[in-house]
Amino acid sequence: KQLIEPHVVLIPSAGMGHLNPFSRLAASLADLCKVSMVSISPTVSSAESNHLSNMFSAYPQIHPIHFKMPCYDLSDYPDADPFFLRWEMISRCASDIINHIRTNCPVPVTALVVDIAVAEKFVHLSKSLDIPCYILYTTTAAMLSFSAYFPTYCDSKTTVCLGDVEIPGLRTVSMASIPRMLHDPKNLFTQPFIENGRMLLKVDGIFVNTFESFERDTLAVLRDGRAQPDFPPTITVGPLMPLKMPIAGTAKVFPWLDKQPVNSVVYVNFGNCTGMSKDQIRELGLGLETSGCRFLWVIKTTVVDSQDVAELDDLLGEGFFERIKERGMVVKGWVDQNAVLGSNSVGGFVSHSGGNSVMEAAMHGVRMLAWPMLGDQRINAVPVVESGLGMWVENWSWQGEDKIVSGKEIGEKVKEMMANEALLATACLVGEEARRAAAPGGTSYKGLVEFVENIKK
Ligand code: BUP
Repeated sequence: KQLIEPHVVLIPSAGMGHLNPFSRLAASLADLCKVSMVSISPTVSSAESNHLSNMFSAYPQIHPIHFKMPCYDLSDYPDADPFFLRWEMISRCASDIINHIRTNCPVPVTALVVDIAVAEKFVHLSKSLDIPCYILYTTTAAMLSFSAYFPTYCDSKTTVCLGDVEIPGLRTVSMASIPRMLHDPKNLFTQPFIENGRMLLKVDGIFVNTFESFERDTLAVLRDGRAQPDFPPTITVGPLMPLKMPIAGTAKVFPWLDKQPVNSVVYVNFGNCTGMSKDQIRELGLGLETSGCRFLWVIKTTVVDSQDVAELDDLLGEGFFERIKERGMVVKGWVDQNAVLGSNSVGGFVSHSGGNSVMEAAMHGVRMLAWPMLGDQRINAVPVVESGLGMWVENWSWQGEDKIVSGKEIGEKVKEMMANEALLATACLVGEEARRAAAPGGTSYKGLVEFVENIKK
């Protein structure tokens, strides 16, 4: 029996969609036990490096374990997404990272929490060292059920081609919603996705960035083994509490937001991993303009932030800013999204449905117009609709294909969402449930307390 305070070590991968939930989990756990978090450099984006240095100075109770990655030659994958390349590199240095943790930790490790995106090697290593291992699944339970079942689907299919995937006890995920990278067995993402999915069955528990009432049915099917027999304990931890620290970003949005009427502003942001095409940006601009709504729009044209040099005037065309100046704000760069969603003036969110964005919208009870683009986003849009948090136009964009959604269609849907009082009310209820889950005594809060109690045994 452990006599000293348990010590949890967190191993995130790359991308703000992964670092943010890891840091939030680390901060919550630090109230309950000793916590260390691995900080891997270099990062892909400046958003990540800013985040890590701010977080470690605001939370001295989280012990940083800095690891500098060696350079790998991945020239075999010239067109790969930079974040997938980084996950591959992190996986390749898994045993160095584990050795580094063991030599740089002030106290022995009681449990590891590893990111699903790099899980495989770390889970094997922790087993060989007899250290309990947990996965943080950074997105929805809907996507978790897909990740968990997909390896079985692949093992059972008789051709190389993919088809619709029917998750036992749950739902059929159509080809259109399966992350496009998985359609190509040779994609750098595909084999690791399958192997990481297998690891879900081998760990001591899975933290999921969702809450009970948001995805009750999916969680029930996972827990009773219908989707995969002997599924490990699934611990809901969402919405993870935002960090209390200054967030580097475009501060000018707040004085503007503060002047707008309650629930009047549509916030538009498609996350870190979606660089939108210039043609689609023009149409979106037209849509926001013709919707007649107030809006705050964060534009990103490249996947890696430091490469985004496009000028707003060139992107949006002559006269745009003059026409929208009374009711629209457009920015490039980072905004503190959680604070934006918490502003009283924000009444709707046009979002790619990244897992964190969904949880942040839920926490603040902001209704969503889901416009999924890539990866897990179409699967995440399902609970957005089922929970009453938002609406989803399923035929908009098919995972980054060249199809453009017209400004007219966008304008109509944005207007429809902002006029939808019933949706405003159900999103508000989702917000109440989300905050109750995360507060002391709530289901997500209790999940963390029980985890710490269990690793003490
Ligand atoms: Br962009 C942006 N400000 O300007 P998701 C993002 N964020 O705070 P993604 C900001 O990054 P994956 C910005 O609040 C969320 O916590 C946002 O995560 C924050 O989407 C995070 O929503 C983005 O999961 O990541 O970036 O597409 O798909 O990898 O989960």
